[in-house]
Amino acid sequence: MKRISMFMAVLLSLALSACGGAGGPSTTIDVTMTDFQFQPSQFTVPAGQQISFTSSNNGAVVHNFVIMKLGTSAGPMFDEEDVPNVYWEVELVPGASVETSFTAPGEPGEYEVVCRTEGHIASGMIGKLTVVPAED
Ligand SMILES: [Cu+2]
Repeated sequence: MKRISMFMAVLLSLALSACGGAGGPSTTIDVTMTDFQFQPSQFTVPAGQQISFTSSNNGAVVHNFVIMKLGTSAGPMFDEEDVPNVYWEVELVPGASVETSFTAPGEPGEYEVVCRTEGHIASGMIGKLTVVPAED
């Protein structure tokens, strides 16, 4: 029984990542933070649109979802000089959940997503926000 539910969980996560990945743009981001990953870690949103952001921190330490400005990167470690390059961010203490929103950048392109807690980029907390032209 245990083995079967494990198998179902794997299938489900595969199905979820298939939906969240290379599909069309979405005005919703739902991301789970763990020690030390964003799940999922790739997001595609339409430029300039209001994005509903839902997240929970299932880890044991503080995590952040930080969108860097276009053309900037926090590099292997987020430090003081990266602060002016932050486009938008939210911080979650362990066990916390948040429902908020932000306006997607107006310029299409690939934006780096990181967790700014010390050492977390190196541990794998990095993702990508792809902004595509809005169609209306
Ligand atoms: Cu983190």
